[in-house]
Amino acid sequence: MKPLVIVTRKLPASVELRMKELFNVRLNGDDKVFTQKDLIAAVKEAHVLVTTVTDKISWDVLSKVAPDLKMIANYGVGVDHIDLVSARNKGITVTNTPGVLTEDTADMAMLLILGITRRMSEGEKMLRAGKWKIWSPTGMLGMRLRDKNLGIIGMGRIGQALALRAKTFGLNIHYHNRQKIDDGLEKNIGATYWTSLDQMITQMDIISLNCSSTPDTRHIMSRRRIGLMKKNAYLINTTRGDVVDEDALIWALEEEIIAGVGLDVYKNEPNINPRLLNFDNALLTPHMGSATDEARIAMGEKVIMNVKIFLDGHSPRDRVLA
Ligand code: 8YV
Repeated sequence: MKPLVIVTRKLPASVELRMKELFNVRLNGDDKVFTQKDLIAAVKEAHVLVTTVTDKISWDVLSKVAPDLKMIANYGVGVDHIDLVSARNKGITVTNTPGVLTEDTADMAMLLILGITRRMSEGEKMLRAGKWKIWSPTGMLGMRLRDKNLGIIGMGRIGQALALRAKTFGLNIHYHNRQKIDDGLEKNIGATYWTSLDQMITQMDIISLNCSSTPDTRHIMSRRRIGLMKKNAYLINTTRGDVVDEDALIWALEEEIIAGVGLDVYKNEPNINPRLLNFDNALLTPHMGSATDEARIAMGEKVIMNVKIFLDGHSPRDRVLA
């Protein structure tokens, strides 16, 4: 009997087809999201579980795994929804899909930067509501990007891809990272490194969060740090909701402490805090960073490669270490 691969969500058709050719796979045809009960049933039966960001693989689930479960192959880069330490203690290999959604997620961050600073969604809503009366010299004014300061928090693959895009729009690139990136790369991007995140924040016109969500980065944009932002500055988040103190962000919008936000990710997805919906200066998208046909197929191909290599008895390249 071939090892059983259980996939928790519906994946692109070509990915599912290839999975059927290669593995003894159980797909999720109607895409009904697995409950905790479904996840527990799955880890009791599967040899490999293919997860997404919508599956909370907590200790509650991992404590129920049967000895057969050997691998969690995540479809996506972020693995903050998986209790990695417990998985390691259970001898489960965890993989993700880095590299194939970098460009699309960086595009999304750039889109939010352009959209919020030029009030695109606000203008479109006004037009659709029939409220656009006439062109006005002082109407719908936004902020020019050229010569403004963009501060990137987390200069990994996506941060760097965003920096290259932003540079062509004339933004000055600044960044804060656990480590300074190598000099050649820094020069190529034309980026300035700040060891002090607090100091960087005070000088930026736009701040973009591009770090992964870990216990260290949780609420990295805390209430105190949001309070350090310039009054005319914007905050962009395309990584995970919990890197920002969302309640503090709402407070900052209410008190007009910052100019606006562009968000693709939230604290409690898909349940958006209704207070966020009140602001015209909040451009909000539903976790769409990697939502292109190309990225979602490439993510599936990475999952297939990781699972195949693992089932063939080798160590997959995209292993995530706890
Ligand atoms: C994915 C993401 O769509 O890869 C990630 O970390 O945030 C998204 O782009 C999602 O995680 C799929 O599981």
